[in-house]
Amino acid sequence: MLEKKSIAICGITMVLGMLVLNNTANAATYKVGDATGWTFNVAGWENGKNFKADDVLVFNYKPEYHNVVVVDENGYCNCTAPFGAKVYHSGEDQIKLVKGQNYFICSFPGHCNKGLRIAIDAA
Ligand SMILES: [Cu+2]
Repeated sequence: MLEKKSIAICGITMVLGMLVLNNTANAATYKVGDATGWTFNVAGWENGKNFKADDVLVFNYKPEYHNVVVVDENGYCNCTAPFGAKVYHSGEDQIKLVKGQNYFICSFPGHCNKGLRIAIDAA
């Protein structure tokens, strides 16, 4: 009797585990800017792509020249990084998209205004 119950619980865990795996398998990974990477005039690269929550963006760049800052809409539009904004600077950052709007800029002076920003709406 006890043994049967354990098997049933194990079965449920397996199904849940498979659902989680399946979800991960559906997440896509994107290299921002493709071969050019995270650099000037990357803005627009995101257009026409169907991003989903949990998709991963890979930002490749030289950390001496750029960084990646997670900002809000205002930060994106005005090229400003709000105080306390999350800054990535490894040169090979992997950032998972959240559902809804995701905004990223480079906060080096003038870079965002030279098209180093993207805005993504993840389903
Ligand atoms: Cu930059």
